[in-house]
Order: sequence, then structure tokens, then C-alpha cells
Amino acid sequence: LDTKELAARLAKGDRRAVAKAITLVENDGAGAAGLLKAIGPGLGNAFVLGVTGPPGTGKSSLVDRLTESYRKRGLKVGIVAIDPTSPLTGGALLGDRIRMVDHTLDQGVFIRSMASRGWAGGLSGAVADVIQLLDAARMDVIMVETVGIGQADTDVVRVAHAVMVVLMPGLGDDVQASKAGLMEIGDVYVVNKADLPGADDTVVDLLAMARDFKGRDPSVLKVSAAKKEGVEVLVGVLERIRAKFLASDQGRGREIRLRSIKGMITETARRRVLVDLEGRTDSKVEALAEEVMKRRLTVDEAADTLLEGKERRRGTRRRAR
Ligand SMILES: Nc1nc2c(ncn2[C@@H]2O[C@H](COP(=O)(O)OP(=O)(O)O)[C@@H](O)[C@H]2O)c(=O)[nH]1
Ligand SMILES: [Mg+2]
Repeated sequence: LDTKELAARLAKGDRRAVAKAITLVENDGAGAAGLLKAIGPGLGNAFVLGVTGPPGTGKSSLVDRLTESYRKRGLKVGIVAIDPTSPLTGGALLGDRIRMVDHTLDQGVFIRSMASRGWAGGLSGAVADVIQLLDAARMDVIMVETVGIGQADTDVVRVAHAVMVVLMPGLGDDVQASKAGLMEIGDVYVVNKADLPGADDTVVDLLAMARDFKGRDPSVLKVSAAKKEGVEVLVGVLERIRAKFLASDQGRGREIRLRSIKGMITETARRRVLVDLEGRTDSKVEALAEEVMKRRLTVDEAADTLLEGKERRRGTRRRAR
């Protein structure tokens, strides 16, 4: 299948074409580069929401609820779940897939999980590619669910238009421990499982923390994905952010869009440099190490030599496969 035809099928929102295109990104950088070239500058219509927070707080459940609500509004939804397990042992997301089974029959919803490990140069470069593909496939909202407060999360934050941090009652110490990191990334804070005791305390804690981070004014909302309570208020808040994003010729929307585009450019460039370096490291580093061991070169000089004569290569070679 040639890239032009795949791009054309993608533009029709064909889910099999989307799946195939993402596989290209995952497996072979050159194929993905060709496809992105065929797509061209893209639409820039898709609103990218990063969904993060500690494991078990109900991120997947909320994504599910949000998907329902977005679909009622006639919006097309792409869901990318970042899977922390290795591609070989996989399965952590099986529960999520089962919960989301209702949506798998819906042509307006595309769900895909991506392994978080094995991306030379970090995950966000790959996510940037996938975002462009889903945008080309006419998605209105792309939700990227990451697990825990780790590298994958901060990676995804760079390319998202907005970040929703999902917490739950009784997380006190965890939240305290990662307070700074958490309060830096969120635009919307959700205390999920509000049907359990202690939700109000968590909200109060969060509001106090938000005040400590001057200059930022995130929303803090109480929700129960299980009881479907507070979801419409949450969607309302997210829709207001998306409206700003869509009216992006000025003000806050322009800021949001530019920040994400800058993230996509730098993350894509970073990945290329690192993939390129990795390629050269494999072949050259052995000989350079010998030279350093024989005290003919310093480590600095060897590193300089490694960085010389950069060859242009684009790719997403995965170490972990
Ligand atoms: N009581 C309660 N449980 C919930 C709620 N939302 C999700 N859960 C449960 O919390 C667990 C983790 O949910 P999941 O969506 O997989 O969390 P994730 O790891 O953050 O994606 C599951 O057993 C859900 O059924 C909620 O609003 N209330
Ligand atoms: Mg999940």
C-alpha cells in the first residue's frame, strides 16, 4: 500500500488506515516519514488532552466517560493509552480495553495503546507523529492516557494542548510527595471517586497547593466516573479550553497551540538526533573506547568524534523489540 493511498484513506477517517499508519510509526521511521510527508502540513483541528495521574485513580474510566460525552456532542475521539509494560509481556491495559469495548463498534472512536518503553529519544516524538496522524484522520479530540507520574507523563505534557491530572481521595502522601511535579503540569485537576469518603479533603488540599503555585489557576473538580457524577461539568471545562484552542489566532488559544507545536518540533528533532547518535554509537564507540583506553584520546575528544559527520537519518527504531 503506497503512502499516498494510505494518506487518502486516513483523511476519510478509515480506522484500519489509522491503525496501519500508527504501526508504521511504531515499526519503521522511514515509512512514517513518507506518510507524514504525504499528509502535509495537516489540519491542526485535533485538541490533544493529556490524561495523567497515579495508577488506579480512574483515568481509563474517566476517558471512557469523556468519550461518551464527546460522542454525544458529535465529536470524533482518538484515544492513545501509553502502556508501561513491555510490548512482549503486555496486558496491563486489557482491563481498559474491556471497559472500552462499547466504543470499539463506533466508527467515530479510535483506541490504540502504545508501549512506553524502547523509544530512542523518548516517547513524545512518537506521540507527536501519532497526534498528526489522528489529526489527519479528522479526530476532534485526542486523549493520551499515561500511567503514573513518570517520564512518560512529562514527555506527553510537552505535546498536549491541555493536561488533566486525575487523583482520588486518600492519596494524601503520594500527592504530597509529587506535589511540585503534579502542580506544574495540570490545567485541570480531577478528584475522581468522589463517591468514596474524603474527596472534599483532597479538593481542599489541591486548592491550597494551587494557591502556592502563583500565576497558575487550574480548575479543581470532583467527579465520580463510576456514578457518572460531575462528568458533564468536567466536559464543560474541557470544552471551554478546546474553544480557546480552536479560536487560536489570538490570546490564550494561540499560546496553547504554539506551546504544543514547539513541543512537537523539539521532541521530533530530539528523537532524530538521538536515533542518529544511537546508530553511530553502535558502530563507532568500540574503536573510540580503545583509543581512550590507550590514552590517545580523552573522553571529551571521543565524544566530539562521535558527534562529527552527522548523517541524516529519520527513524523511530525501537530498542526493546
Ligand atoms: N468507587 C469508584 N471506583 C472507581 C471510579 N472510577 C474508577 N473506579 C475504579 O478504580 C479502578 C481503577 O480504574 P482505572 O480507570 O483502570 O484507573 P487508571 O489506572 O487510572 O486508568 C477500577 O477498579 C475502577 O472500576 C469511581 O468514580 N468510583
Ligand atoms: Mg488506565
